[in-house]
Amino acid sequence: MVQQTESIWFDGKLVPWDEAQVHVLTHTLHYGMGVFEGIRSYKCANGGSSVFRLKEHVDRMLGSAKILRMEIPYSSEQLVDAIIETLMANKMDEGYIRPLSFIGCGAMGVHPGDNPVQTIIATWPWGAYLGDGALEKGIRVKTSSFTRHHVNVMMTKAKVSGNYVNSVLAKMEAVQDGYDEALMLDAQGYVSEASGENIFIVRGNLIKTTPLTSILEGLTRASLITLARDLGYEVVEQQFTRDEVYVADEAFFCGTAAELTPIREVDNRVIGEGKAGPIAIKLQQEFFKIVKGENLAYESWLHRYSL
Ligand code: PPE
Repeated sequence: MVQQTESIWFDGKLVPWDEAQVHVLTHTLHYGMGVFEGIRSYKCANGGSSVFRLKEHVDRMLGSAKILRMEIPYSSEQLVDAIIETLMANKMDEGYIRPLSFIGCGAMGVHPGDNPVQTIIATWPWGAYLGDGALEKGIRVKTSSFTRHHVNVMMTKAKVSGNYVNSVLAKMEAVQDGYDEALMLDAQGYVSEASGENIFIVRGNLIKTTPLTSILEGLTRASLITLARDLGYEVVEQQFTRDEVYVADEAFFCGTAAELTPIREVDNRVIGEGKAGPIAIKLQQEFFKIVKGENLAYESWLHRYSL
């Protein structure tokens, strides 16, 4: 169960958690046309808190809406302010932030007509997304029987609610089969991403991640590419196959919720030594220092606030 907080920001106002409700004929409930974000805030070692890459997340959400031709009636600055207002109202010095814009009631039928575009911002505490011990020990992964979206079937650069039916199917299958997460292949058969994460592999000193073609442009992925290069590693964005993952020295997933989660097994093949690899550990440590405000070189990625 999600851990309740006090208030949810709903179309410009904070309302009590239980009162943040919609009608059953809300268009998005039927047709999946909604855009959302997942953002994390962290308590900083030196006091206060910071939201990681807040403006970039808000801008990605506005980009998702543009792709869907949904008109969100708020500017980037207004959404940033509303997110901070919600965190403050909920007295959250760290946690997960979920803005969502959706098409409300009015016309039914596939065409959304001029139904209003509504926006909510919820926040709640969220621990290790892929389970206890996942960040330290790594997880077991299975290649999904479900193909990731084709770029002209769904809009893969947009974080669209409806896109996640594919993720939910893959995730349920993986969990039912006793794995922690699903690895998804694109329509050509190359590795794409997981149900809610991007993927990296390491072979020797080379770090590889999939090109942006059919995946969500993950902000954690982008941050880790920059961080790894700053640490002196060579990083390439290049297609690879599932069997290249099998013979990788290391593999890991990344995302806002999953942070940097090492992969210790794929399709019953042990990856590397079957535990978090040295490069994954190094990047994870440095990543946590950055998000917790301990590495001032990356201060521009943080939006600081204090309760
Ligand atoms: N791919 C997908 C499909 C995805 O959903 C996410 C985030 C990413 C990549 C990584 O993106 P970024 O967070 O910008 O690094 N998934 C969000 C949803 C999780 C959920 O269960 O809901 C997240 O991590 O917040």
